[in-house]
Amino acid sequence: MKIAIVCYPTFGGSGVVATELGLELAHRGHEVHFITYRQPVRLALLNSNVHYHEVNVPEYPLFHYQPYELALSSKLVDMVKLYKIEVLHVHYAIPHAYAGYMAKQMLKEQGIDIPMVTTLHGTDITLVGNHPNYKTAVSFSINHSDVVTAVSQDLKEETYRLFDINKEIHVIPNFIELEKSRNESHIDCQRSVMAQKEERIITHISNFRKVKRIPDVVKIFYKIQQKIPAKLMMVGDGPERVKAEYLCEELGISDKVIFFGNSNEIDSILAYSDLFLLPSETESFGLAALEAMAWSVPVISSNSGGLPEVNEEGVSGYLANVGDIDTMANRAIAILDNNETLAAFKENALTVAKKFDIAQILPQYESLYQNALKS
Ligand code: GMT
Repeated sequence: MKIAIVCYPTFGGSGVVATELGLELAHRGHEVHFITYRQPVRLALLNSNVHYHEVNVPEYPLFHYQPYELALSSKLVDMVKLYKIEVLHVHYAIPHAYAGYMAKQMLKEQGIDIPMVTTLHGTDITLVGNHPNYKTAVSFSINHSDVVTAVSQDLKEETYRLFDINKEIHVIPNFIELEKSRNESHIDCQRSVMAQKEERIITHISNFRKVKRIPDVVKIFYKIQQKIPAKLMMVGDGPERVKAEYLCEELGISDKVIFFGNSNEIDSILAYSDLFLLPSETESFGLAALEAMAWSVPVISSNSGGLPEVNEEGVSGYLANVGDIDTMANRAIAILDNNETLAAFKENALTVAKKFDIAQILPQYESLYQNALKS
């Protein structure tokens, strides 16, 4: 099949999922066209099956806001016609599903009927799309997609609860490419750079937005390190980072916390990690937790959103109510306190991660594409 993928190209989870999906589809012989405003971060090599088309928005002083949707929908029409693309897969409803719908209509006028698959990722529904200023257009674009998918059962239910949706929503969970993630030959970052031999390594990876509850991460670690020698790896960047750096200083633990910023060394850091913290306010799925589990890293997370569908209580880690840092810290200490318990949780984390192996998830997308093409 010839598939166009529209996504955000940045470090966010939805862009990562879209890119990995496209690369694997290409690997399986499909022709994949990424259409976005910058080359996606995980898209290193282009080849005959992987194409990238940049959406350029010309600056014009009259516009207070530059019309990205307009440029995107025009680009989609041109690329579909030029490359004879058969399926349009848009990741993140805003504004991609809306631009995709416009492209579909323009193509229809020219006698081309192309199915559009919209994948909902979380914040497009729970945080942003839900805003009264966007809600009407978001409902419209979801209802006018040919196929709608959500990355967890919880997100599917939230979408039906928050919007007036008359479409079936298929749940296709996020995935991990285990073989690629665990290719240890690429790991060059030394453990000694991060911690002493006797110290446990605790990691958090996110975009450091409010929804991630970054102060909770620091406070949980503060309690852990009072009982167990440990270091905290803070990977990613965003509005809450500086506040977290000040909090570490206030708590007197700055020398035990490393802030990496947006790093390309995620695999190296996870390979040496003993525990992953994700105490988010809400999380439609929690891809970062799954990536950690794929590196045999147990997870302490909140129990909100789709997290219980990924992190299995008492198996791959533990879950607690949002903001319950005492329980999260105590559970973390229980895992880290002795080598046998830690080893068992590490093994289980990997076992649970295997349920989300790309080899099992990708055919679900392929079959949705096939069905959409038939109808
Ligand atoms: O806030 C983020 O983590 C970024 C955001 C995104 O849109 O890239 O992530 C959302 O999509 C990811 C991929 O499907 C999910 O794993 C995240 O749980 C989800 N984030 C939230 O729901 C807060």
